[in-house]
Amino acid sequence: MKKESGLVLALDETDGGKALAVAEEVADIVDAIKINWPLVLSEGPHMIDRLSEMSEVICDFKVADIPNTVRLIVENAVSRGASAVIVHAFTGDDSLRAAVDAAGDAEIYAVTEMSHPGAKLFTALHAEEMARLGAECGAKGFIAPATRPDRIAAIRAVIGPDRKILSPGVGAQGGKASDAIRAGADYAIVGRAIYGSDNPREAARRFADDIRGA
Ligand code: OMP
Repeated sequence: MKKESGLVLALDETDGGKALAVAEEVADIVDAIKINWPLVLSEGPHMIDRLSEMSEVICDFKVADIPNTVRLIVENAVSRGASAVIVHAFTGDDSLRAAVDAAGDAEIYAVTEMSHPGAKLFTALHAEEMARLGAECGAKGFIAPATRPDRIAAIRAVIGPDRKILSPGVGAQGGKASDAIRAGADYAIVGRAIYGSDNPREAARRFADDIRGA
């Protein structure tokens, strides 16, 4: 995935027309557009194909399943033009390896500690282990929380300098993009604070400036 602005748009807008309009407005500012279940379920998987014509696309399906099902999901997403697919790491080594094999030249990003408060109950307790396992299994990137920048630094210490960290939790969840980058993230993921703003292009520019400053 390219790295210019360090900004990834989380396009959880459920109206297809609005989603495509926001994507067009910010496509030259962001490094990738992340699509998740809300948009896929409301408008259909062809949204992946459409978005991949204007940007790199990360399919955030947080895949958590047996290896065969993981393979089927990842193959489908990549065949539609996804550059990367997000999977859960708690499923274990066989499911992670199945994801990496199915992705081929596309990349697999593994979730470590999630950004919301409830993450403290389970994912936070095993985040370093999951990062280590993901790296061993060939994940090229990891998701770590902008809401807790110290935890980004902890994941960076486990995975080393060469793998990517993408950090959600910026804006609506209270995190700051520049704090995440300073803590060791390569990309900040921003959703509502861009697609929900009156001027998504201006909002994206402000986040890109904040990241550049870090
Ligand atoms: P906003 O809170 O609107 O900026 O959106 C954040 C996006 O990042 C959503 O698409 C979430 O599903 C996603 N996300 C998190 O918020 N927290 C996580 O721990 C992991 C993800 C993710 O994997 O992208």
